[in-house]
Amino acid sequence: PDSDSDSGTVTQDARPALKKPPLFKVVLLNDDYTPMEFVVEVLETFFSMNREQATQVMLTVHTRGKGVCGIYTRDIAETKAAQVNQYAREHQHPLLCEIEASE
Ligand code: TYC
Repeated sequence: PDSDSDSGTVTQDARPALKKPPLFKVVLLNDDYTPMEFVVEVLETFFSMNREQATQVMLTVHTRGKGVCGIYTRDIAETKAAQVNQYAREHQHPLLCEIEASE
């Protein structure tokens, strides 16, 4: 905590006040055309999941309409979502990845 914000005195604080950054969910949306195997590969490649975890998340998205791939700070979340969307487009799949505020 800052103990001297209006004193004009410079002091040292052993515990600098660090605020936690806002977090964002990276969400995968279901569609009727993207192959299940491609979605599993995306989750392994961009979210470091093993095959078991990736299959579980893919099936959650498939049955519930959407699912969380991971939670990150804004820049990381935006980059991951953009990478997934670019990769899906390169392979001509309609797979869509979005981010949403978390907490
Ligand atoms: N619904 C797709 C199918 O039946 C599979 C799928 C799962 C697509 C998850 C997108 O985010 C997704 N082939």
